[in-house]
Amino acid sequence: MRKSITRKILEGHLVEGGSGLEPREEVAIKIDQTLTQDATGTLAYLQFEALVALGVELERVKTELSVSYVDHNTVQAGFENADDHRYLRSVAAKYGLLFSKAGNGICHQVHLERFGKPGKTLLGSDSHTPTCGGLGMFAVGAGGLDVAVALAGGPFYLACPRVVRVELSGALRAWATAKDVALTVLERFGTKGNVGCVFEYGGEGVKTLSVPERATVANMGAECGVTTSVFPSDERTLEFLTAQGRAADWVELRADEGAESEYEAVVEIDLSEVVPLAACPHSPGNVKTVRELEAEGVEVSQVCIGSCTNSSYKDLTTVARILRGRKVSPEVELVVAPGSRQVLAEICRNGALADLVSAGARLAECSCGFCIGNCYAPATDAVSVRTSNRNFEGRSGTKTAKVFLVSPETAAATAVVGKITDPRSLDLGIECPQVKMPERFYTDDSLILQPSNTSISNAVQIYRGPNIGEPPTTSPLPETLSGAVAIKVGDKITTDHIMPAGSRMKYRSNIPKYAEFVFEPLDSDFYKRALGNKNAGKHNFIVAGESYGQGSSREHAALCPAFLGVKAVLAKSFERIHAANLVNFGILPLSFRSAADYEALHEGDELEIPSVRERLARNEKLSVRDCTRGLEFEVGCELTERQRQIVLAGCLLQTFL
Ligand code: MIC
Ligand code: SF4
Repeated sequence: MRKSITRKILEGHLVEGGSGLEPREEVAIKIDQTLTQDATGTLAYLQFEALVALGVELERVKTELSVSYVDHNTVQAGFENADDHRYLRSVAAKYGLLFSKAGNGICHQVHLERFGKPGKTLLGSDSHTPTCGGLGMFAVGAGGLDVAVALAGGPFYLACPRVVRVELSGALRAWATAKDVALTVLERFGTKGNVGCVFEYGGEGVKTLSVPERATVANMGAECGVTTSVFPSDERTLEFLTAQGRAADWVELRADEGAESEYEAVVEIDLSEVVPLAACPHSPGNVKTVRELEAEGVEVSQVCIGSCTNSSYKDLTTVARILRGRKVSPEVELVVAPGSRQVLAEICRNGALADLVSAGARLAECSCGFCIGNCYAPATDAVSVRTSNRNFEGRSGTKTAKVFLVSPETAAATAVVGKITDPRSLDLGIECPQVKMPERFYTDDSLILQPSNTSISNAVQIYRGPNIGEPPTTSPLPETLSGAVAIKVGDKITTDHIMPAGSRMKYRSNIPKYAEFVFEPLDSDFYKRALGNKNAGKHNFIVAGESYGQGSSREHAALCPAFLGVKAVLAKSFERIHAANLVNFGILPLSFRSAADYEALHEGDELEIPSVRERLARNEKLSVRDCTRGLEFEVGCELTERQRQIVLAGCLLQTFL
């Protein structure tokens, strides 16, 4: 049988499920590596500790390699972040994980540089984990609880993906970049309707892209909602790993010739036709050409370059070359955040940093920083042009800001001119910079701490500052659900809407406190209303449109609503990671059979799902009664047997009892 890359990796890791790897059937795969970051990591490790407390035999994590990164909450405005970092460090030391300290870089960039291996599986508690697909890994984002289970040696369950082959031909022209390829993909596929899909890249054009460029493309597959994106591992991969001093980690990985029957569809992208693009407010799928925006004369007050999408050596050196001998427009604040300490060290050595500083850039830490809105929030109504991957309303930290997502090249041109500018229009006097990658990157892993050796790990004390809460307990599914529609929302509700990050993120380790901000960006009264219902003994229901739960993997977007008594979400459709998180915390994801049923429901309506426990246990149809309006309708509940058991138990952890 001729096989796709996806099949090759999945077959080699299959633990449960049909060996036919039929799309949509549930399969379980062995996880070789995990990564967590601090904003999702504390909860992941609290749940890992809960597994240990439940008697799961665990002295060390069972994966080949697990890394705990600190990159999101590095601001330390108050004790909370630092306390979380100490907790994470002590857990890593005790249980055998590597610990990447604050300042070492963004998890996806560092993992690509130092740890990713072609052909391996990686599970990360961050939705951009697929970045390592650029190296030929099967790299998937998930909630922290799924990562905790993988750390304990459990498999990861997923719907076997449908594979779409993205055939790349030609080569990028001057000023067109990997980011523009990622935006082309978003333009073609959109941000919804791609759940359960893998984008597998192939074709002659692949070899024209370096690993960091492939990583940029794989990174933004997350915005399409795919399970992951994967590139072949070829001579360019070997070149990258060799430059990282890791040639021994290379294996070749390609789809077999003639594996066409493996693909649900083949989509071609001619790289030579790709032009500079921008995602306009407030969705990564809202793509226009930079030329069009240039013609509109969009004035810009902030440009931010960095994030896990575009903070590589090549990205920042290119920006520096464009800015060399120039000044940032007086109207613009330019922020540059290198993706890792390796990138920072390299741009110190090659002079790029001096060019950035001379041009007037503000240098930010090697961390997520501006991307997650906990610093560098733009001014009211300001236009901010960024190289990151998400521009959801309010995510920048400023509700009224308008964020455009572009390539580093477009960002640099824009910073100089002060208006959104196609870099091809810039009278540079030089050709488009051709940045050669170092033959050998500067490597210094001294901010990556090794765990204690096994003989002393028992003595390691876990540090728990006052910011570290207990993972809350959830209750089993009751016989009947009855309560009120606590909120009705529209399409494409992101986890940033449900559980805002930014300045609220420091409460990630404290569920009762963080729960106060559920749906804050949409309705600041939600918390009081939901808590009121809960205290009155009612369940809460959420009613939503298409693609509910886009974006982040944060399981808080399920756990905090669960804490407030939410027991079911009724939506037109769900995004993959969020749907899995809902199930993991005992919330039923129910889908509307008809748009009319969605229309009929209103906030405050009293709902009932009679005999829900019994029906779910027997896998029988569920119907919802709207007692306020005297309606009754059937809803879809596409859960596997395993997932039904989790919802019945109230939480995945309970199924380990
Ligand atoms: C994001 O980009 O939204 C985040 C912050 O990295 C999240 C993780 C989180 O919420 O902590 C993600 O992408 O999963
Ligand atoms: Fe960090 Fe932004 Fe990447 Fe999320 S998208 S991991 S916040 S850099």
